Amino acid sequence: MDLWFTEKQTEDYGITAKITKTLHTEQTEFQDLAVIETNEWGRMLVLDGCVMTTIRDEFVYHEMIAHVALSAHPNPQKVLVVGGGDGGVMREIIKHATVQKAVLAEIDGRVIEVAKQFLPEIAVALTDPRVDVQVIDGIAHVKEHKEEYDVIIVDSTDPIGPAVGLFAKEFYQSIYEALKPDGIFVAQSESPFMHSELIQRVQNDVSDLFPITKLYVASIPTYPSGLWSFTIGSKRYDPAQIADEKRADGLSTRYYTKALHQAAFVLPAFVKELV
Ligand code: AG3
Repeated sequence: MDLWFTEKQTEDYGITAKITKTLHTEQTEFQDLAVIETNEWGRMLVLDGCVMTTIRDEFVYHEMIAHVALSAHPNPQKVLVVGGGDGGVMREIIKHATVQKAVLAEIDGRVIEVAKQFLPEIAVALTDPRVDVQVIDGIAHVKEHKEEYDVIIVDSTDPIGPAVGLFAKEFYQSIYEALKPDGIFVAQSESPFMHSELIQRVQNDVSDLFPITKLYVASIPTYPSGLWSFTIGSKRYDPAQIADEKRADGLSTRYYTKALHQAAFVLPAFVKELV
């Protein structure tokens, strides 16, 4: 018997893959958590029915959410990831030799454990000595820290359920305050095809707080529409410029390159209208 997984991305549209094996399912304190295996995308991490990441295309998202902000900063030493329990963003962050400490604030400890067990190639950095894994509410964490971080990365799920607060202006305000005077913030901000109003709202909120706000895009086939956006807010440095060419050149990546860093900010006309 064939079993198929469908993420209903909207009321009328979805992405479907044949399940070759169900590796794990559970209801955590916060969400429905599953890891399934598919032929097309390899193992997939699914939260509340939404594809979070897959073995075959995870590099695009994780490289692009991490290396743009980190390469735009001349000396990122202390970094915070809010969410990101699978560890993919951390794996990219620690490729930067300047980073001395990277804190992971993940609210759902089960995501961390399940990723370590079933997605070890993504979770690999979670045991690195520079990485401080904390099972805590990221919103509370940013409120408690002032002028402490060089870079803050918000690797959230969609703005429904447990992640709603991670798209709120008050949260962006706390992030601004938790960053050093030259800090940079980046968050995944959904699809220009499917969530254009959200992108506009997030861009407006971030630009009310940060002197420099930009949007950039990457192609992520397993996310809704395949075109994904990231919102970046910066206190001093232009996020589209690479601050340390040598460090950026030295990154071992499969999607991110220095040229692509700059190119990612060149937006299609219909996306440019949103910013
Ligand atoms: N976080 C962003 C996932 C958003 C995907 N949305 C969806 N499939 N509806 C991914 C976490 C990876 N570290």
